[in-house]
Amino acid sequence: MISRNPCIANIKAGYLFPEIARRRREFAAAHPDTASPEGRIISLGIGNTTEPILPHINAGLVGGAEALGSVETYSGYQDDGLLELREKISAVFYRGRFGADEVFISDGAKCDIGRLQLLFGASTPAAVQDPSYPVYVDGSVLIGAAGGWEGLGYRGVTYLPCTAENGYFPDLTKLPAGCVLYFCSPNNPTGAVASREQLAALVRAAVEKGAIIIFDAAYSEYIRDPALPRSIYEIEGACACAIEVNSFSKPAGFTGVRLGWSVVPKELKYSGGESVNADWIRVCGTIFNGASNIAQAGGLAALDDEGLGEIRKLTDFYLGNAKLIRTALRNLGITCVGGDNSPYIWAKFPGRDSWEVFSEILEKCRVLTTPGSGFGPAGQGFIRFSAFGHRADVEEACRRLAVL
Ligand code: PL4
Repeated sequence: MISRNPCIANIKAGYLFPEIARRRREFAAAHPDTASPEGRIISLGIGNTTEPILPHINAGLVGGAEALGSVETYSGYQDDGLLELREKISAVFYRGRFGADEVFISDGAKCDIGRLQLLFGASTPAAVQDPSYPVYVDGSVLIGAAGGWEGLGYRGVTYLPCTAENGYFPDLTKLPAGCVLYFCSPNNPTGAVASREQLAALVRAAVEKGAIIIFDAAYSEYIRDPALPRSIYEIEGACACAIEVNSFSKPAGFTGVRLGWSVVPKELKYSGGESVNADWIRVCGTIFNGASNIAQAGGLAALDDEGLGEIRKLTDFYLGNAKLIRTALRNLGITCVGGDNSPYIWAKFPGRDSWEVFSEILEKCRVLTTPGSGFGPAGQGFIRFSAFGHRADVEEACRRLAVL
């Protein structure tokens, strides 16, 4: 018998989102009235899109599937991703500044984050915004870049608190030298978006400390304030210290379709001068076989004028939900932030345990949320409300929250 991978043994709890789904199932099993229309559980928990893919983008997907049925248009492996899509991503999101060989098509941001962790390996320390998307920390633990659980977090991870007190932006003097820093803006879960000045300070700190930023821009299409940067590459110097991951999941409703991309600039080098881009090609070539060609056809449709119009419409819809949730919470006197430029609302329940509040909201309102402590120690006492839901469900959830 072989012994258990000690890195996996280091993981303290189950992955946050399956754990929420498990508690939902358990609650439903214990409360048969959840099968009734009045008692049914409404989810404002996991950030999963609910609305149909809009017609033009959907036609792109259908066209991609149809092309597979004819000998003239059939395609097999497309390991490197469609050249046209790589060029289009560079043109639409980065004003054409990256060559196609710096844009990598993926099956989603989460999957690329996992592969990037493999790229940097166990010897590179990890730093995260606290709170943040749990994949950054859990993935670091799985590859051995983080030690075991101690107190409120993992030994090998530097948690950089992002709270109301510091404007949801970390104290960069605490950034360890030579680390990989995961930075998400608009942030999941707080909804905070870093300003241009803040990102400039982040890039300066990364260069000074020899750190590499993995900038997760999965919610960039939710930014409505034109003064706020949508990409780390809007900041001078970022190409020498940052990788950006992004996704079609939340802007186009591709959570189940699976399509994303990463930008790994050729300018980005390790301390020894070697190319990160070259290593990324090696890693992806070895353990990734490319995104679905149907998804890529949908992605191409999403990035023409009509598709971008549909992205705007869909993200406007979810932002409308966010506004309803935020208003309902504020009317109850609950302090909350987010929801203006992001689909998440971060609500404060002072002095309370997040899981306890999660259970209370589930019990009293039959509304599923996400406990803030699942995103890191600084999330304790907070609840994240997701704006992904049908409008009627969100309205009903807002009515039910009144009993809190
Ligand atoms: C539940 C900051 C959601 N099973 O769909 P992808 O892989 O392109 O993007 C995933 C992703 C990447 N980066 C950030 C994200 O917030 C997400 C999705 N997060 C959430 O509720 O926080 C879905 C979570 C899903 C998961 O584990 O990702």
